[in-house]
Amino acid sequence: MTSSSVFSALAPYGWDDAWADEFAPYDAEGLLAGRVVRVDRGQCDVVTADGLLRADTAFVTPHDPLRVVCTGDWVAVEPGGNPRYVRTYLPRRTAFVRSTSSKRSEGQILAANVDHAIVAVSLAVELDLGRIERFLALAWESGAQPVVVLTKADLVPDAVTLAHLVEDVETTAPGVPVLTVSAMDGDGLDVLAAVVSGGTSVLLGQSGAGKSTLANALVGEDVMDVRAARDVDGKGRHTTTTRNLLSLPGGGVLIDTPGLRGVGLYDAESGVGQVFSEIAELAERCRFHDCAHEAEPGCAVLAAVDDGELPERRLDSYRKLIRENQRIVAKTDARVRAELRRDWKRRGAEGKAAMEAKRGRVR
Ligand SMILES: Nc1nc2c(ncn2[C@@H]2O[C@H](COP(=O)(O)OP(=O)(O)OP(=O)(O)O)[C@@H](O)[C@H]2O)c(=O)[nH]1
Ligand SMILES: [Mg+2]
Ligand SMILES: [Zn+2]
Repeated sequence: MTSSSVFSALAPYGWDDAWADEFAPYDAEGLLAGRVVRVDRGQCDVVTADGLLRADTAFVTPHDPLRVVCTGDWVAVEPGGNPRYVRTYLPRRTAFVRSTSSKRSEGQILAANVDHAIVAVSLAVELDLGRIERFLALAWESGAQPVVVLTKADLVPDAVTLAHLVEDVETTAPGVPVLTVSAMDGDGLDVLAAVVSGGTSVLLGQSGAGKSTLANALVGEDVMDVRAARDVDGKGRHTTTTRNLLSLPGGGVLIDTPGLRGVGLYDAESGVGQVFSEIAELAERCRFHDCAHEAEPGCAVLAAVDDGELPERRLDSYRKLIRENQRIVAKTDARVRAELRRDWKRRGAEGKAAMEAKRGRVR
């Protein structure tokens, strides 16, 4: 396999010179480069220059949920073997991580190497601005550029109502483009198509938000199952059950994900700061450098709430997310330390296993 044929096969999936450089040592070992398009119980589908391959991920540090192979990862796959193993994944440029439950503070990686994190929000149900802020905090934290897509615009009765809804979301999302689309009548799809035509985008949001419907519209055929949500609060059955990476005909790569009931923060302090950037700006004008914006004299944040310039809901939401994040971080530190110790032991064992596998199975 020449490097130019690898390039032409994988470029539609986002392969570039920097990935090729990163992969060079594995190439020298005879491993295949590929991108993970789906992960399913210890197995993953990897698109390579040899086509779509199934590979086992057991080799890649299975104990740390943040270090498991995930959709969007670039991996080095063994050229043969039964099962065929993923040897490792290349260092991630970005990673979208949430905590699975606020009690256990365990991180779960949802997508890797994503440039645009598209938060799909249905206009068919009442807007939950707090939930949007939460998604955006994780999106900023991931290193990707967040975009909010308000779906099912055809269900909003009139243009004035639609404009108000968009405005509410815009004030909630400084620095974030807010698009409205209707997959039903095609409105706004061209703008979304332009956004996703470069780099890798991930569709995130609640079940029934219309993510897979958008994926199908962007791909131009029905590659993902779409089903009517059984109830409006997203607690019904999830139609999409795995994260799927798709190459788009107009350029760009799209990852469709199963609906998320909740997204807990996971070490997202800077992400939270970016979601509430106007509060940080106001805080620069507080009299005290370490103002907590609770009851301090000369607090510019509280003054802005009094003036109606800053919605009180925003300040409450900011405080809530900051506190939640602090709780998660406090719990994580001890756990992460314990994990790092385990890591050292594991790495030794894995090195040995890799050597044995190479001797026994490959070629
Ligand atoms: N009226 C209207 N309905 C839509 C639109 N887009 C999607 N829907 C409907 O919304 C329902 C859910 O759509 P899906 O695309 O399956 O939602 P999803 O976000 O992928 O859901 P999960 O896979 O469960 O996370 C389906 O019945 C769609 O037909 C739209 O633009 N307008
Ligand atoms: Mg879906
Ligand atoms: Zn203040």
